[in-house]
Amino acid sequence: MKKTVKRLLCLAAAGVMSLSFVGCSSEGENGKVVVYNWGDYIDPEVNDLFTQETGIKVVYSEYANNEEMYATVEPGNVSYDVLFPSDYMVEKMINNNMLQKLDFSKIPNAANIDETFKNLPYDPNNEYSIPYMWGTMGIVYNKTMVTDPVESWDILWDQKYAGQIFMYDSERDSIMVALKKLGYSMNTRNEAELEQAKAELIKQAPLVLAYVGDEGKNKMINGEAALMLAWAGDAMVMLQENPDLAYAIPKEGSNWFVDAMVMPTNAENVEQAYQYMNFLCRPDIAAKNAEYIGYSTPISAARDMLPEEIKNSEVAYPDPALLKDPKMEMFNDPSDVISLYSSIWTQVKAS
Ligand code: N2P
Repeated sequence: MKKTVKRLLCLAAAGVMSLSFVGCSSEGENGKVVVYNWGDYIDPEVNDLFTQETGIKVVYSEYANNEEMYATVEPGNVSYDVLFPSDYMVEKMINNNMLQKLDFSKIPNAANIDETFKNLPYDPNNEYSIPYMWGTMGIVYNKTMVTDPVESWDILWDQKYAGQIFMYDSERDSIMVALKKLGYSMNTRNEAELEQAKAELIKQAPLVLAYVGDEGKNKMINGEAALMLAWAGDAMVMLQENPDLAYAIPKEGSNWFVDAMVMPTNAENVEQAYQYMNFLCRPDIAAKNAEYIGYSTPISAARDMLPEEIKNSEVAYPDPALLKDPKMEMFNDPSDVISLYSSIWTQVKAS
């Protein structure tokens, strides 16, 4: 079995196992840290190493997207110590008083984070969050099935590829694609623009084979579809496994994101959470993690430790000028119109 397939199967098994640990009261000799992260977003050995080094047990569970995480955490009846929201979700949680300011004297390894990832609009003074991984959004395509150039989001609406397209089951990302296709900002609060984006997504729905989560990676590796909306980190995993696959960022522009570590206000294991965050910012650990999951580390000292083909990859580490291109946007929190975003997504999924 090839390395990546084994890796993905391990991730799935780790996800299942971690669920069974939730609610289990056993702790390590130095307590526990309760972590809620995206699926397929850590090397399971990193958690084991942390426990070996610190005597702190990691109680680990996973979510599929920001909205699912928020819906779980927001009622406040469950307590997590470390979460990994994306940029706009960090902003929303700060605005809703759900996060605590971090004591960086307890996270000395946070000094390793590159300047590019500091003072970003979602946490302008770096008070509440520490960048974990970052990346762009684009299209993974199978060169044996797609003969047209992949240079515009329009290809995800091409009838020729009906039934051969995977989209992510993710509200902001899908609406982003439709908005960029139309030439609008992915952070628009303009109802007419959002209505047009909804119409585009409803028009696209019959062409979409499935709105996928992490399982989409293996499906593309196996050649089950021609095109998939994909984060660059997932693209790295897919391209390593199937050389027929390639990644492109459409000319209309796209999203670039930072997923960050945060501590909720109701965290119960604060000291352990600081140790966990600090561990994940250690360059050797960040490198191990980035190599395993495929995503891009915001720590140069970690990137330097990666194999040549990863650290020099244009997919994982595009020219820094790309992130400054106004067509590449970071999401912000459209709280004032968020119900509109949610209702669009509900209607698209129901169509
Ligand atoms: C990996 C999740 C990546 C999160 N499954 C991208 N923001």
